[in-house]
Amino acid sequence: MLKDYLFPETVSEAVSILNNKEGQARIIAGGTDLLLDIPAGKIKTSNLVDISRISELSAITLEEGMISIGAAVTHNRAAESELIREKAAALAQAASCVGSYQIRNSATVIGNVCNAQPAADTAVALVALGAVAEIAASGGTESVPVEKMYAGVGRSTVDSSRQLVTKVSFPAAQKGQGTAFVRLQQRKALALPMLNVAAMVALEDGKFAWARISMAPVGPGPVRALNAEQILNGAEVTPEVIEKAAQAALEQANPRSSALRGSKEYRTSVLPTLIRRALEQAVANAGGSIN
Ligand SMILES: Cc1cc2nc3c(=O)[nH]c(=O)nc-3n(C[C@@H](O)[C@@H](O)[C@H](O)COP(=O)(O)OP(=O)(O)OC[C@H]3O[C@@H](n4cnc5c(N)ncnc54)[C@H](O)[C@@H]3O)c2cc1C
Repeated sequence: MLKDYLFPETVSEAVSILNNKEGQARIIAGGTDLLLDIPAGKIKTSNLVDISRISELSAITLEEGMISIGAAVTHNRAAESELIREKAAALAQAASCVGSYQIRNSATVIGNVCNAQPAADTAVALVALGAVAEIAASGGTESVPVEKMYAGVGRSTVDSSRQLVTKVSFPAAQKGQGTAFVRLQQRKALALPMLNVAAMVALEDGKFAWARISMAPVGPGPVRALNAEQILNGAEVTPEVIEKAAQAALEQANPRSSALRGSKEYRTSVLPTLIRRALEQAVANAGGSIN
């Protein structure tokens, strides 16, 4: 049974509440997952620690080329931020796809990562952007890459009864770099994706200097298409190279069959098309062209 609903004003106050409650309290941000999971019995907690009034967690900042997003930043704020739209288009696109306008007004980007659903839209974008989460707990602060935050399907490595993710940070796209996010869904709103893909590319003299590609739900969390990335590194920006990379992405993908969101065979057959589209859009956003 729920005993207390607490509003700390600082990160240290939130962490000390978690510590004092010894696992009997839990972070709540937008509540869009948690307020379904508690009545369903999936999560048991007796105290909720609401982080939405901690002002330092509301910031979206750019410092020394790194963009940081605080734990109280909602999807709508991320999607509408000029900075994110310009320097991390994949995240703005992913955030704008989540749920409905009302959901996006409450749901936070970091809550989306902590909830650890395989298809979480902003987690896929953050992995392509190379994002790292800062996690505060009573023993101190640690930094963990977002792609290492999944402990299994629906299971995060973050213990939200003892740890608070304060922000995620990633490099802003520089000149010659571009990012993109594409999503296959049954309908435009309130549908989890059948597949989603994000890419970040860096171009130099008509070649890919490097690329990072993330795809879901083809594993417990966002999965890096490492073989595709390897094909792109140093290769000419041509339709043939992109197609070869798109096919190679299947080597790291293991989609499951879902009665609601498509069979393994269907997802496998369309994944290369999504990878190709994400790469084409990322190249265009980097100011490049495909020769
Ligand atoms: C109708 C509906 C449609 C949806 N559609 C989509 C969709 O299309 N795509 C998609 O990806 N998701 C979708 N979602 C899920 C999405 O709303 C959530 O994943 C949301 O982003 C979670 O953020 P929140 O702030 O609401 O988290 P909460 O519900 O507050 O928390 C979620 C979990 O994360 C923990 N947590 C939250 N913040 C922190 C933190 N800073 N540190 C440590 N732990 C933390 C909580 O303890 C809890 O376990 C949908 C949800 C609904 C209800």
